[in-house]
Amino acid sequence: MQNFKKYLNESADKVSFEIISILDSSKHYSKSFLSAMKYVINVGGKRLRPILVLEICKIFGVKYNQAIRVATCIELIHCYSLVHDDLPSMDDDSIRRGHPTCHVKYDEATAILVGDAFLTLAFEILSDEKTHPDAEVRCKLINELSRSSGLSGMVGGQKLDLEAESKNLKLSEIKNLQKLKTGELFRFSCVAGSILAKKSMKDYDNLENYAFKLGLAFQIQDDLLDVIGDESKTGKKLKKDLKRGKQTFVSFMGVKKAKESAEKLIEEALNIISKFGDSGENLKHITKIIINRSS
Ligand code: GRG
Repeated sequence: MQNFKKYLNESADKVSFEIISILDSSKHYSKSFLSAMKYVINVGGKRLRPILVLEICKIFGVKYNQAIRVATCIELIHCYSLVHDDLPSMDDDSIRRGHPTCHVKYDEATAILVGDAFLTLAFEILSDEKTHPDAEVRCKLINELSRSSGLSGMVGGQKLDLEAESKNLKLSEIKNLQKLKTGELFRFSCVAGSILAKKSMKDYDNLENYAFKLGLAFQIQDDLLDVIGDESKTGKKLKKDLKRGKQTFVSFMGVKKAKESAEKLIEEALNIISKFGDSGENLKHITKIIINRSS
């Protein structure tokens, strides 16, 4: 397991290196703005979503130079969402990944623009021929990432989340909100490899199903960490949902049932990827790490 953690850290470093290289080679007009963008990347993060892209691409034999570009795109979208989510008008957080949030380190206008620039850069990278020579593949990736990150995905879920603060939600409503807010980026991360490799709809459907189970288990673990986690490990303020009276999986079903529910989802996710046989071994390890994580 120690070796596998080292392997994951190396994969995360490759993603960071690729993002920083792309930022350095991009045309830019403000050195201080570029350093704010690099600050958000350099403070770290687990790079879970891009690692999923890389691992699934490996299963399908996608070329590394294509896979890493798509992996970069999903991390850029994730980083944009975190920078904007931390703003005073949203979650109003001062610590992220163990460091001052972007608007605290710089200022609010810079943080808004950093998020905007990450978001648009992701689509610039996807639409570039270097990502895939086939325009139809690039177009499909752009379409999927737009769906996952926008109105019918993460942004839609974030709005439901903001509206939920004063509401009593049913479990099905909490599930739907989280499926959009968190699950959709996992969905893109998991189906991207099948699109790059032009695999059948059967593979796509399996991966989509796997992603939603993984995403839900990830979110339940996130809710658990908010209640029973350790701030020195998570690198962010905890017990926020509790203080705001926000409904989460844990407030709805309690710690024990939430844990059982996450474990069941992970079992189901593992079942789906067992279809990939030995080539899915790494993905299995990552799946298990999702609910054993402390950060
Ligand atoms: C602002 C459009 C917009 C969306 C924000 C992502 C998000 C939506 C809000 C973040 C708040 C939050 C705690 C969501 C729960 C799940 C989540 C995205 C956790 C953070 O992801 P990790 O653990 O973070 O993968 P690292 O830092 O490791 O990348």
